[in-house]
Amino acid sequence: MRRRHTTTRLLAIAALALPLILPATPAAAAATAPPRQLSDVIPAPVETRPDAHNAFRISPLTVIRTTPGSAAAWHVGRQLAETMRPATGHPLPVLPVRSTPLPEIALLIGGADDRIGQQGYQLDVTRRGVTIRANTPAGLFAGTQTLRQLLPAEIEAPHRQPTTWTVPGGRIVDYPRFAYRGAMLDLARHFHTVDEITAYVDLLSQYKINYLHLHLTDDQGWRIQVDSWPRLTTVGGGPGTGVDGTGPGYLTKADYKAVVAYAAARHITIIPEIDMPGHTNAAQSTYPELNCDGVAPPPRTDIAVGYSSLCINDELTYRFVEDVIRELAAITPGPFLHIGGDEAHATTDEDYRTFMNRVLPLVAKYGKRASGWNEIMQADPPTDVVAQFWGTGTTNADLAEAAARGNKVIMSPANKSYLDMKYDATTRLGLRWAGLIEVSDAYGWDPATRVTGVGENAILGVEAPLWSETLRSLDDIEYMAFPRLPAIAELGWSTAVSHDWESFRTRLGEQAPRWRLQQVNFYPSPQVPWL
Ligand code: TNX
Repeated sequence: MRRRHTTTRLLAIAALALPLILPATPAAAAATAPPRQLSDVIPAPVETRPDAHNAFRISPLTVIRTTPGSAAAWHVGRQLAETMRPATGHPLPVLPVRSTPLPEIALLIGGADDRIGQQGYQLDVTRRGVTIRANTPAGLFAGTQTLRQLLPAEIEAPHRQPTTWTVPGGRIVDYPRFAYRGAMLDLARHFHTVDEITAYVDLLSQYKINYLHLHLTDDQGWRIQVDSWPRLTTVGGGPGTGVDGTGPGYLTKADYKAVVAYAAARHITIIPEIDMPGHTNAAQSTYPELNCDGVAPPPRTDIAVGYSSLCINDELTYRFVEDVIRELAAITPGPFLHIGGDEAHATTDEDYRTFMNRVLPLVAKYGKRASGWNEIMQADPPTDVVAQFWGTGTTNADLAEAAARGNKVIMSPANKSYLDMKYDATTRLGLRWAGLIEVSDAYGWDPATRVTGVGENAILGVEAPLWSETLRSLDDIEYMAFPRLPAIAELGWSTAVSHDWESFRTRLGEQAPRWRLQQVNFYPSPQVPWL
């Protein structure tokens, strides 16, 4: 739920919604935008078969029916009801029963097209109702996000006049190209609160993103509670930390668990990152014993990189790292733990390998699968370790060798998928070291042909990182993520053959009325025909 409706904003929404509230007829709603079609969805569905004679009208009698005995399906149904009730004004009861005589939106486990797998769904619309079938609750949830986009944008408006809306008839069979579709948020350079993170989760889940990577520690701040090293947060994440000293704060373990649970309810898995052996000044300025010379360096609030390193040949370093990994693994239900490993310019190559060969087994010891930035492949890690590519080029020998050995790769090329790069030279926020990234640049690449020797089979998926050197508020986050995040989401979900800029920019333009009603502060790129 978005939690930042101010009075002015509510008035603004009311003004937008007013023409719909007054004569609240389907005709009035239809007058504001062309009727939705099955293919008007981001990410583009794999297969759509429209049937113009079989549209479904949502009415005051419509019920949401879920597979009997599946609490998870019922939960997805309840979330759908909560999304649709405010705007439709209909009761939409959620009934875990075998059948009803009423017009229904049915959410059913099983019975779908074989191709949908563990994350896909099949959506059928007839005059009698909408049926979403999936093999898992995650698949059902993905189907409900598609249904949400098939309804008029006004579904996102908080007005309460009962309204009858039409869902276009036909069938969608849909499933992802890649199992992993991620976003990353940097809490270290400027801290972001639980409310801001969960608001971002809401937006991500609409575009079938299923992982949120949290960059929890860096030179400028430490943002996660660790009981065995308590000053990491109170000092390392305390007042005066963050870029320019303007980003203090940290997640308690209770906060972190709340974020994990909120995301899980939206079928998003949290991946925590502790960046090491570089990017560690916040820890080392807090605890002098983490430095080889035993002297704490001053805290840093600038945006330089590559100057810090843990003390590689000191046993205390590994006690520290093990304590952090143990405590973090214990509150992380997801499979991955990200150990950073980028830009360790103050660590020698030999020390880097020594460090990774000590730390990777610790991640496994606490039941997690390690991931790291692509430099981690220099340590020839076991093949279950995942590399996150963040380069700007199209060759990387270490990565290609790792892919040949069997390591999986997450693609986050900085000049394509970095949401913190400026859109153009006039963008107020963001950096530009990897270039300017307009919407067509973010969309215009193929994960499976980006890096030589790292093909489709080596790729776990894609991720859109958002670094926070210049970003403080949720408005800032949204401005950089929208509309590029949906572009990366489509690269991760939709088939390579469906990749089409003209189609994408048209569908993107149709999202704008939704974002306005959701108060998403998006960048109105001149490349997109905004509705
Ligand atoms: C490089 S990308 C970094 C981060 C910065 C980012 C800013 C990567 C693995 N390291 O430390 O925040 O650039 O765009």
